[in-house]
Amino acid sequence: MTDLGGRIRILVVDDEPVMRMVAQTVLTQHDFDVTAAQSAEEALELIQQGYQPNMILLDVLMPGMSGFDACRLLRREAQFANLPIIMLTGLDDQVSIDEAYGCGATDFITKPLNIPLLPHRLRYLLRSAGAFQALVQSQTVLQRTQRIARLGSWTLNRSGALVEASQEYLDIVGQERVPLPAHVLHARVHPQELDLFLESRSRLRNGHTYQIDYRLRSANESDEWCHVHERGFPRLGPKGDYLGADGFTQDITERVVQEERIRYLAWFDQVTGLNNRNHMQELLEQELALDMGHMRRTLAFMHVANLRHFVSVFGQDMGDAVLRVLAGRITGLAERPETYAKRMSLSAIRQSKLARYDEYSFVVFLPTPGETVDMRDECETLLDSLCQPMVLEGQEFIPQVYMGIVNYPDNAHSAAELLRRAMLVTLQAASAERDRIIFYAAEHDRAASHRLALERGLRQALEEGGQLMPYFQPKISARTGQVVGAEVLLRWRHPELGMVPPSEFIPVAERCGLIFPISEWLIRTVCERLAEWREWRDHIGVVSVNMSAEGFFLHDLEALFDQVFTQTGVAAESLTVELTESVLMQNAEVAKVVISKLRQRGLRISLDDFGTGFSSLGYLNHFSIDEIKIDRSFVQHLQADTREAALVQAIISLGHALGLEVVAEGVETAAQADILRRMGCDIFQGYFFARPMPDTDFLDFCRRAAH
Ligand code: G
Ligand code: G
Ligand code: MN
Repeated sequence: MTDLGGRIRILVVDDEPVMRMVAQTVLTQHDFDVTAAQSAEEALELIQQGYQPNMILLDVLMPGMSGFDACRLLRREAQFANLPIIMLTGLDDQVSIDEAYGCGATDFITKPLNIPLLPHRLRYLLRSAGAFQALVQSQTVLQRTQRIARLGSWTLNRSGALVEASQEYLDIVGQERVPLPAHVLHARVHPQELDLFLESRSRLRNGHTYQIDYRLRSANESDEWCHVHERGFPRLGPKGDYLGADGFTQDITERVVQEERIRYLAWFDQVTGLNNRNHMQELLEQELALDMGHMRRTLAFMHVANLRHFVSVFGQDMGDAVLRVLAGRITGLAERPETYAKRMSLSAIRQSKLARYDEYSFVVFLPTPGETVDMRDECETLLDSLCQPMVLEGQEFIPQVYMGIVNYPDNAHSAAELLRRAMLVTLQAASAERDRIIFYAAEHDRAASHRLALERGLRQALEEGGQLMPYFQPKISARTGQVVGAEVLLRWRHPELGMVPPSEFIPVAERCGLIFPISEWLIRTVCERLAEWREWRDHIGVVSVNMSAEGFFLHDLEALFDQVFTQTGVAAESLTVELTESVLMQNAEVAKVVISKLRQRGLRISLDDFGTGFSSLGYLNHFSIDEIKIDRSFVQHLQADTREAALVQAIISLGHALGLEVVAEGVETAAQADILRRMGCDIFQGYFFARPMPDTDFLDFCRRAAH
């Protein structure tokens, strides 16, 4: 209304025609746009029809509705709440003036009118009404803004009482009105942050601003706290004297809660509520940075080796349930120190840190008590508790947990190194399936890096060729002494390490997925040799290749043989596949199917290392095979009339009863050969007859033996 487009519209309401005329004439001369009404009713009618005055001059005493009543009526409507309404009254008494203000009039002018002054008076009133309107508007905006930002403003007087405050501030502090004595506010501040608050307020008195976050009791007086951010600015006189202060207080509870939620998501495992890996790393780093090697600590890494399999059968939810039970067992022990570690103080256990480290692993980090050498007893207690069977939705699960332990600062100095080494030994324990607990030692790292070097070397050997070679160990007929075949044994000449024994590199190849490519290469190479040696076939016999589980189960073995036989023209009957019983037992049903497919093609199947497994004799007739190889360990101690002799005799008899050929491995002496021959063994293999040898040597060996 301050910025009026066009002329200012004034509505003059008076029952006296003279008054109307005078006002109209004078005001029109001063460029007002005047409309006159002779009664309150007529004025209201005009307004109702859409006439919008910028100001009303309203006579009080009129026949019909009085000016006061008309004013009251108009004020009831929001759109006229701030319309300047000037009462014209002849009554200059206090009662009328009070009534004029009481009914919402902006001001009043007494009659008789001072004609020359009237236009100026009205302009002045209009301007101040405009200014007032603008103020109201900006206050509304401010209030709205403060509400949206949950930001309240306030003013303190010199003595610290709160003398002005926006509605929003009052809402935040849960108060209804100012002034607020300082102690009322102090009572709402969180006790832990009261000192901070008081100190900040006293900064104002010294002329400094402040900026703090603290907690305030929630407005509903409950035990909840809201988080606020507050800034204060001193108000100083010309000489720097303290006059009071202004400030803003913002309710940031929502943000803090959200930040906490984000922090939780970022730092904690959703399934178990334990620290996650990132958080654990951070916590360890912090702790070690403070400690600088003064205090000894133990880090135990726990891997639930059989959980992956359980999850793949029963689903992720069941897996999560298992993890929660295990987490509960670990924290339960940590909370009951008497069952956990008698030697450790409660506070030491409270300092322990616990995390779910990855899908199937947990980590605990504990102080090692002063005189303790290692924490074996404590760790075993923990492990025993973890390995207890549990039943979830009717399914029993017996956790198979392996634990790797690393000591700080003896074994590692940084968080990353501690975790890495602990994981390394744990996984070594899990893959060896021997010890449940392994303490880190330097050879674990050496072993790991050696394995890594072997893995890299093997890949390279496969790619470049020339390093891997098939060696042939002849198999000799016990009856005729002729060569009846050979076992192919892989050899690897590493360019730097020299000859690497298969006992070392075969397990590595199995673990890193190279065993099948290697077997594939080997089968192809052996068949190429056999093709070259075609004319000596009768002197060479049947050659056997070893096959491990990774190669046997995970790949299309029949297809490989078909392809190689077609390409090389070698007959399937020239090849035997050696399997160990542990391969067969891994998945007996699948093994049966693969074996029968291979045998249909004419390949022979040999059961290697026979007698070393636990179930050997019992299941022999489940599989259709052609040959068994008595394990070297039986042959080694073979002398007449020993327990071994009885067992070997039993194996040979059983093999023959089932129509199998029986091979003795590791025959090193003539005496052994004699005993075995008497027992009816069909074929010998061993150093006494020949060591494994390169292909050309083997061909020579066969040719010489033939003459
Ligand atoms: O030769 P000797 O030290 O080689 O062999 C040690 C072990 O390595 C034996 O148990 C043997 O079965 C295994 N081995 C040798 N060559 C191969 C091969 O080509 N494939 C598989 N899977 N095992 C082999
Ligand atoms: O696949 P299998 O585990 O059967 O491999 C036979 C293993 O036995 C190979 O490591 C081979 O070098 C080894 N070997 C072969 N003949 C003899 C022997 O007469 N004495 C000993 N000690 N080892 C042998
Ligand atoms: Mn073998």
